[in-house]
Amino acid sequence: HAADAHRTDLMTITRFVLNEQSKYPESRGDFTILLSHIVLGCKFVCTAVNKAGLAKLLGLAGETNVQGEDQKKLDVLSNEVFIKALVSSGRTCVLVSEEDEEATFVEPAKRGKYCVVFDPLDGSSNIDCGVSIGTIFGIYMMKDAHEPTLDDVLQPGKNMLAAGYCMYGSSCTFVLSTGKGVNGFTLDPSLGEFILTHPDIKIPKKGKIYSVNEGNVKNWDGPTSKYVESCKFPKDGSSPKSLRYIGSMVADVHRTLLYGGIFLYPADKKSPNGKLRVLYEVFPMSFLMEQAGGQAFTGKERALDLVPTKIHERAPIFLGSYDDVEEIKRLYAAEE
Ligand code: AHM
Ligand code: MG
Repeated sequence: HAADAHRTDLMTITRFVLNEQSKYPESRGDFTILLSHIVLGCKFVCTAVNKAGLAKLLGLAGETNVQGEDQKKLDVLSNEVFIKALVSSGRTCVLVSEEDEEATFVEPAKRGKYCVVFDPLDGSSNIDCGVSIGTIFGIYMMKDAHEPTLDDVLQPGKNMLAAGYCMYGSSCTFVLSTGKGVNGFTLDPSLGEFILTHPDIKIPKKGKIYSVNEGNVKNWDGPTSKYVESCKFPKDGSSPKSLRYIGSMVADVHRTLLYGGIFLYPADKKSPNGKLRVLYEVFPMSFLMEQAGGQAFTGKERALDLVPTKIHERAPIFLGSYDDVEEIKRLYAAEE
């Protein structure tokens, strides 16, 4: 009986990845070990987020991050946990975190072939009010054994080997792609294990929701304004789209992935490159969208084709259901 098998034959994330990687016996151990260290970091953050109110972990740590924003204590903690877990995995060489201005180059004795780019705790404005926040990551592999440099992470998103996020919401959900579709796992707190609950996620071809910070409308460009106008006043006689905006990229993207629709963080007059960071926000989410059958576009090109020149670079992003992103691509093409 299928339902029974589900309850007794637990597909943990480790088992799933080992199965998936069995075609590449030379790398399966290393990748699985790397991933299990990322998962450990996520479990730690999940526990810390849940205990935050109780343990008085909240509040300013008196430091600012590289973008000059106030940094919450939970961000600092999460970053330290991820950096230490990744270094100790023995499988990484270059690490880029939103919280650190400089990349971390792992000392030779602990070096491996993977580069990891990540935002340890995204959506910081939502921490204090208990709204969903998340961790986002992307993984590159060094092509050959050379001395690691920044060029190893300044690669287009399409070169990523894997990407994912963990959302700390009403449940803790880990969404992963190793380039063979997208799968979602939910933390069973009593087991301390992520169990496959959302196999082979596909985003609906067209959605009924748009997600954007509309407070920036006065600074938007023509195509973005036209697109959002068309969500409210569709010309084809269809119903208007609903607006949902949490302000936590992980939560907004997660909803988009499951329900369909479009998430936008466009360029505007004040922020010509938008707000979100290419390496550890735009690329991983674009990778997942494409793997789920959706699209991701920067206003100029396919997001995963972008070649970053700086590790904390930003880019505008429009991602989600195939048909909805197609529409915004059409508007930008008409502009030229
Ligand atoms: P953060 O790194 O300071 O948390 O900012 C990133 C967040 C994203 O999670 C979210 O999509 C976006 O900022 C929301 O920005 P805004 O408040 O401008 O709408
Ligand atoms: Mg962030």
